[in-house]
Amino acid sequence: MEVINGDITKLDVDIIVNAANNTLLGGGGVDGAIHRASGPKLLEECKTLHGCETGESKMTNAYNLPCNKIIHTVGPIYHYENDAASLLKSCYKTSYLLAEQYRKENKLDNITIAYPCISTGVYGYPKDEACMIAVNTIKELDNNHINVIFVCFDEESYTLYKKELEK
Ligand code: AR6
Repeated sequence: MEVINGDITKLDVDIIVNAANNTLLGGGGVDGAIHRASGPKLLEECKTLHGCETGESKMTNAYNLPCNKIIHTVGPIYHYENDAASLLKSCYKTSYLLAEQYRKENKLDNITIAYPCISTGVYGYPKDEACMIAVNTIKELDNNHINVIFVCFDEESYTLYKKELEK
């Protein structure tokens, strides 16, 4: 596991994760950035998926992005969900398991997946709690074949992840 500060759309990795909404039809924040950079074919493919439940994940092609695949996951709206922590944990888990399935199907020894700080923007999840859930969930799942990069977009998140990963 490592943490970097930067724009997830620029990463040349196997898979990037998108913090999407239930429609999977685009939005603001990282979702908007991914759709803009990937191009209109992404929206066309997303329309065929018929949305996604909160905590679940679905994979698409990446089109004009440098990565190979995008996993769209839907984080909880912090003040709306009763069990936001379980749902956020489920986002990391379901996307990781989809990535592992992709790795096996393509007979790859190792892959790299990059995660944004899911739910910590528009969806209002406290950054410190979300960071702990992200790191602990990946630790529990760790299988030595998947490299995980946490991509932060602000200094506060970056510092939180640095500290959590040093533990
Ligand atoms: N690269 C990496 N991280 C980014 C980027 C980027 N290019 N742009 C923003 N972030 P948010 P949410 C960070 O709001 O809270 C959308 O409208 C951002 O600083 O994108 O899960 C969807 O359609 C923050 O740390 O996602 C949904 O409706 C993190 O990404 C809703 O927002 C997540 O912020 C989802 O809200």
